[in-house]
Amino acid sequence: MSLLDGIDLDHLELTEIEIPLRWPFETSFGRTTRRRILLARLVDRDGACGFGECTASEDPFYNHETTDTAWVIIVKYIGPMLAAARVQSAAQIGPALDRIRGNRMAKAAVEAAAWDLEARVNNLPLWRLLGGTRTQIDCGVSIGLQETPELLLEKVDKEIASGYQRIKIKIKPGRDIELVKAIRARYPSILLSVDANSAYTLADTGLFKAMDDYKLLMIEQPLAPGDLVDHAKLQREIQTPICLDESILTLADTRHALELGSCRIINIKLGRVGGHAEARRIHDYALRQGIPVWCGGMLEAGIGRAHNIAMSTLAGFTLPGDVSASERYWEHDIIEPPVTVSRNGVINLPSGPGIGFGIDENRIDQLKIRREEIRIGN
Ligand code: OSB
Ligand code: MG
Repeated sequence: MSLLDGIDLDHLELTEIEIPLRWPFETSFGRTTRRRILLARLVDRDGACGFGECTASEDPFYNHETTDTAWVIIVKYIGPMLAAARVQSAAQIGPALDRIRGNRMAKAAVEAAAWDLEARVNNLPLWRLLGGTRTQIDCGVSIGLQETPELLLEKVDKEIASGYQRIKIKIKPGRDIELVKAIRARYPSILLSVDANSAYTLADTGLFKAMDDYKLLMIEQPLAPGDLVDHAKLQREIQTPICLDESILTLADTRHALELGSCRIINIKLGRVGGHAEARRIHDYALRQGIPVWCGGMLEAGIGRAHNIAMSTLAGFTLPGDVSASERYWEHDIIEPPVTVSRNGVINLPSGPGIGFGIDENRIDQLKIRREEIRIGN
């Protein structure tokens, strides 16, 4: 029996903003200099609001979704299906949208907004509504490919000096083990990991065996997203734990990966798995299996960042995530105050209702490219 008040939806407001990154971010699949981000605001019949952020990228290179595809899927399918379903809680959003295959980032933007709304109407912090137990979360950083190894070392110095608890670097063929060697020479014992974003194949097994000498915390997504069998083969050949990111879209994927032995750690991204409900199912399953999870990032603005912070309070998030301070990305974030990280590399959870950060409506208006309202109530 739930003692929570339900949600009574009136409309959904979609806004696209365009916001420049302070520094370009480069991965094996490309370079990002500015983000085009969809924001979802769900409004109930009393005018209360919940906020979500779509983590789809501008281009279909990390996965198949983009800012533009998410816009179309939300306007053409998610809005009308929610209008027909008359959902009364955030937990009912997933089932109401189940007929839409894939497009999980589009769904998650709206689902997350519903969780924020449900938390606010019940005057609860979102992290408490989700069942979180931590009052602070451990932070790491993801550092993109740099022009030179020297520039990469400078970035690492800066993040270690700021207190971040784990450094992850992006790698791609030809720019991999030399970078690891250089960082290990300067920092023999920091928590260090690499993320390949699927840029390798089993033909590179020798390279990953050689990485075993550098005591990495994990190797993230070395092979293609669908290659659970090949990840299992690679994991059998190396000592360093493999962590899957792109491969894990659902609870079923998680079970398959663990049954096959494709990884020993899981990166959970709210958008990639379709929202808080599925993220929590994956978390719960991994916790029962003794598999550590951590929260990945997608260069989010403040609303997405705030949702990641709330999710990271669940008990199984035992490794530092890619959730870091707003100032690493934005001159001026869309939430107030911006996300800050303490000198010992933690984020303290806000105590206010919902995501617990104020929404900077003026900033959003400044950055706005387009806006559309979709009726949900009748
Ligand atoms: O693979 O984790 C990834 C950014 C965009 C797409 C994929 C990934 C990333 C990051 C950045 O690593 C994490 C962040 O700082 O938000
Ligand atoms: Mg990754």
